[in-house]
Amino acid sequence: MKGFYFITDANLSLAGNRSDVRAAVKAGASIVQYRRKDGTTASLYKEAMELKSLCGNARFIVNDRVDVALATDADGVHIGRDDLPVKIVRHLLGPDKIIGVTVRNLEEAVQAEEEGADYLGVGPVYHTSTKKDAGPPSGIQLIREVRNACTLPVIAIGGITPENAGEVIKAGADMICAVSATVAEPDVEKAVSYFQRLFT
Ligand code: TZP
Ligand code: MG
Repeated sequence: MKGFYFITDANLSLAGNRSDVRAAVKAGASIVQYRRKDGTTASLYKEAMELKSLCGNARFIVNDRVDVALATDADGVHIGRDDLPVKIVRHLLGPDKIIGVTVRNLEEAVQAEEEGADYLGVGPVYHTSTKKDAGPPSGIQLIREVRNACTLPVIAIGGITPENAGEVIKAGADMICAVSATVAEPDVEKAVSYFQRLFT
């Protein structure tokens, strides 16, 4: 698991989720996460099916919603402290699907690994306005600590930009995720390509 991790954000997007996912996949993003906090289950399901069909070789992950991940036969689900416990999600999805977990400190990272997560979403590394309840920035020190203490892939998220992405990767991140620095850019493909190239 290496490369750029793309997350949709319909509120920040200039061109819409479909256009953004097409651009991210074209730019070589390794993972596409469908993240939507509003809308009916019916509309989430419909959009998830559409976006999954655009993913090509990229893995398709659904945020929060295990039911939508199951219904769309997504590659996995990404969960946090407000979602179902990792063990329950594993039971529901089975051994072959990807379960990503958001962690905000070393204790949560170690716990998520013990509980059977497949990767750790670590952050927010820097200040972010994209997720209002993300909590205080951890800095790159947490990336180093999690890298040293855990064996799971580390996905760094929160306030990542072209300017700071290099130091995040140097600190040990296997993947980086940047939301506003991609979907709110006029050329999403170019923005994702920049991050993706840092891994080649
Ligand atoms: N989880 C932790 S920070 C964050 C999420 C979904 C938002 C990251 O957005 P940005 O614009 O890259 O700071
Ligand atoms: Mg969540």
